[in-house]
Amino acid sequence: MRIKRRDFLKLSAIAGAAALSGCAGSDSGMNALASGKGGGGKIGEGPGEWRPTTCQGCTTWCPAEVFVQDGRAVKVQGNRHSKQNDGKVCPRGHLSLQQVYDPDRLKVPMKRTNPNKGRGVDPMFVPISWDEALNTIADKMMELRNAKEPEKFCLMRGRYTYMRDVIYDVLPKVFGSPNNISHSSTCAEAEKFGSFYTEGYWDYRDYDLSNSKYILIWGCDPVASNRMIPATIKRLGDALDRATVAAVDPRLTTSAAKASEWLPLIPGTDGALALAMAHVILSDGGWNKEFVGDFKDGVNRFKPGRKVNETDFVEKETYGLVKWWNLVVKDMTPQKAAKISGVPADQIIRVAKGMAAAAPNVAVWMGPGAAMQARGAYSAMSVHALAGILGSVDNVGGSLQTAKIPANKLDSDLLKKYQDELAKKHSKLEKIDQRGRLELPVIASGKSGGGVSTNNAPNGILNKDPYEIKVLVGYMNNFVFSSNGTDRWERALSSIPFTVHLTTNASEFTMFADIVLPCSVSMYERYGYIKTKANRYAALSLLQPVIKPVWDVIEDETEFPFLLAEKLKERGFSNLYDCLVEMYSDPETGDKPKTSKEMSVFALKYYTKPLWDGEKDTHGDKINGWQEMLSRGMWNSEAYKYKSHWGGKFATETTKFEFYSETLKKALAGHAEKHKVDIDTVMEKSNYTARGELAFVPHHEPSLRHGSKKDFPLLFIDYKSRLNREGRSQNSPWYYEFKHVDPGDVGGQDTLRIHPVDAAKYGIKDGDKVKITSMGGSGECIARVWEGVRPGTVSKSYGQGHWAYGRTATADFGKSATRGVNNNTIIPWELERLSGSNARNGGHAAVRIEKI
Ligand SMILES: Nc1nc2c(c(=O)[nH]1)N[C@H]1C(S)=C(S)[C@@H](COP(=O)(O)OP(=O)(O)OC[C@H]3O[C@@H](n4cnc5c(=O)[nH]c(N)nc54)[C@H](O)[C@@H]3O)O[C@H]1N2
Ligand SMILES: Nc1nc2c(c(=O)[nH]1)N[C@H]1C(S)=C(S)[C@@H](COP(=O)(O)OP(=O)(O)OC[C@H]3O[C@@H](n4cnc5c(=O)[nH]c(N)nc54)[C@H](O)[C@@H]3O)O[C@H]1N2
Ligand code: SF4
Ligand SMILES: [Mo]
Repeated sequence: MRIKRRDFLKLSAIAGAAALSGCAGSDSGMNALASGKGGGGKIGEGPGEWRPTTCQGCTTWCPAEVFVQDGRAVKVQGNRHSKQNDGKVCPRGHLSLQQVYDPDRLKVPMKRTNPNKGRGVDPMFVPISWDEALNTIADKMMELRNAKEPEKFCLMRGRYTYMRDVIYDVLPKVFGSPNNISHSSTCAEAEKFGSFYTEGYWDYRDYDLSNSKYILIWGCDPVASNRMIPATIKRLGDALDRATVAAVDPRLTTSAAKASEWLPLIPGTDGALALAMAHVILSDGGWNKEFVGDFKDGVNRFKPGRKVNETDFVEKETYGLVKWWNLVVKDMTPQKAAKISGVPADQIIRVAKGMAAAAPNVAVWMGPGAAMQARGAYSAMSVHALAGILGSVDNVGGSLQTAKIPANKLDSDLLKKYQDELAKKHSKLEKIDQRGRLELPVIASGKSGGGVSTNNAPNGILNKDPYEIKVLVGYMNNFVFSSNGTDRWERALSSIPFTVHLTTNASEFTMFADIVLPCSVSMYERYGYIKTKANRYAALSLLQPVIKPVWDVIEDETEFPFLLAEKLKERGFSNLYDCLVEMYSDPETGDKPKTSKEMSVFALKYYTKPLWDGEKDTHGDKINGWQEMLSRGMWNSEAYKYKSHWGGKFATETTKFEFYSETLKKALAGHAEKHKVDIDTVMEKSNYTARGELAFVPHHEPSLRHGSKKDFPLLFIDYKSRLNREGRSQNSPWYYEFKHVDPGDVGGQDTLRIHPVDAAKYGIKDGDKVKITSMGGSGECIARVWEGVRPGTVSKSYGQGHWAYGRTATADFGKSATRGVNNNTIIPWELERLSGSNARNGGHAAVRIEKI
């Protein structure tokens, strides 16, 4: 039976409609859901049951509950036990219903019958049995083992749960490949760079909004996106009565619209603006003495342009303040920064003094807008350094690290036991993303090559450098859509001989696959767990199958490796199977898993056991046994203790908060030494302009523009729609219907916001169809003339522009016709090289707009 893509979708639609009595997929889905047969009661009240699970619509990772009526999920709310989201979800929580009941979901395994690969090429998928699918994958993998080249296997992951250990660590490492490539650097690694090279914390911060007196939101919109959304929606209103809120963003975000101050900076000038604020705070004597210390005689010597003698100042919890002042801060006056950033000097002064007056109860909320730029590592440090001088680090109302979650870790000794000689040797080879090469330091957590550079993987693949990738497995990822410079991914994926995609929908990545395996929708149909934090509480929350899976699907992270391991064992390679059944035996009974489903449950029990077995104090909720864990669905920590890292407990080289980063100096020196060059050469190869000591302090770097001012006069601003469930809600009709919740946006269209001044300049009227072109590519969308963007910039939300995924996401799926334009086609390929990150912010993407 040969089914073309269009027919396949038609079939799917009929099957989907039958299963749902036509509810999902229509624009009035909400009513249709409410009138589902049976139940009779009001949604959420009964008859029916609230069942706990976790929403993965974004990295807030809310503990959630789903109301199930007659076996069907009908409503979502926060887990009532949760202190992380106060038992609430954001508007996107509800969109998940249209993901699980999406009529375009994949229902059966499929194989490609068209050997040609490329964008718009019909893969000619045909349905196959699970057995055929898994046998084919096992055969391809055994070819690599037999040829003694297991490194040519590559596993790519996008979104995940913490059960990723099984597919992401155990599978490739026991098989013998170094290539487990995560999506982390497409996400926000450059942000972690800012907190790591100042306070030694390679993670996102928690913000103590309930107690802040000043909230400086920088390069994010935390009521609409970022990582503590329901908590912020609840708290920002109250905060406005008590605190000053200021937003630094070239675009009028939802938060900026509610704030007392909007600082619409020129994209990519964050370092200058942050330094100028530091300059004002220091020269005005407004730094926090308890955290930073003071001049020996109490007389402030921070005078604009004047050097200070280091021995005159005694620091307390910090290191290198005077060095930093002398190197850069002394010269970055508000007047100078105003010229660079476009933010008026008096506003810089007002905001800086306002924060100093509220210190230390100031939340400096640093988001990817300040960090995920081509030269964003130092702007991230600069913004976070403000929290340092204000003494708000780990302090009341400030930015916090997090409480510990005592879950079990992967048993790496056991993993090693099952690695044979080939696996041991080859899993240590260089990885396909080339992390750690001279021009790509990726000094995550202080180590050269210590993180990932997802968007450099296509270069490795295309150039077969360090070797060819022959078998690729991707799960819950769509890099060909989600990474800037999409054409590079299209070429790279076309060049791989055998690709498998573990997915719910035929998204863009799927279109390059040879085998497609339908997977459970996370949140509704699988087991897993996540770790999250907000409001001073860390949480561990379970994902559970709250409904019977709608289709015959498998769990990507656990069932796939188990089923594959069985097939590899049949072919004479049993290490993976033996490792899995030993590692994930039932921690209560010792029973070995006999089926893939059983292993999912046992693995979840293994990881979460310390939270419910009663053996040790968890410093959080007391949970009595596994059944209670399942029925509650989550565990909360005790409240995070302020000042946990004060007193020389920061994980930096000096154990202090570093304004002059000895930690970064050491990391750069390590990388330089590895390549037998000096640090200046590392800077140069990494696209940075800093030389000498400047490389060790937060400072301003000019932005790296792609495209001349003449040909591409406008800078492109990318942001996440409030309705993006990362890349996964865009086949949901509600996504398009409710797009007007984004400031300046309208429903049903892909709109580009342009300032009236620019609109007049380029002859564009509200509602015009326009072509947008950059050095990376071009596409069509609708112009919306709006004052909420800085003149000289245009902004468009990320998420639209799919040419695959389903019938709602595309203009015509069968013809690969795009609905709107993908921002990642417009944003040229570029990296932030010190952290390995995708550069999507900071305006390196210059564009021109033409009316069509
Ligand atoms: N321009 C621009 N680009 C961005 C961003 C941006 O703001 N602007 N954001 C970036 C960020 S922060 C991130 S984290 C990345 C995310 O990017 P990715 O890691 O690539 O993840 P998604 O785009 O969410 O794609 C997930 C894919 O998994 C499949 N899928 C959907 N649901 C499920 C499921 O439940 N199970 C399984 N197995 N598969 C599923 C679908 O094929 C879907 O396309 O995107 C980045 N890309
Ligand atoms: N609604 C929603 N929320 C989400 C997600 C989602 O998909 N949808 N995904 C989650 C994920 S995976 C992540 S990683 C987080 C983080 O995701 P966000 O915090 O949303 O980060 P970005 O999407 O990078 O947003 C960039 C912001 O920076 C601004 N910006 C662009 N250039 C500049 C610049 O040069 N300087 C400054 N100061 N600002 C600039 C943009 O206008 C935008 O407001 O969000 C999570 N929350
Ligand atoms: S989409 Fe994000 S903030 Fe909204 S409910 Fe889900 S996890 Fe929470
Ligand atoms: Mo992300």
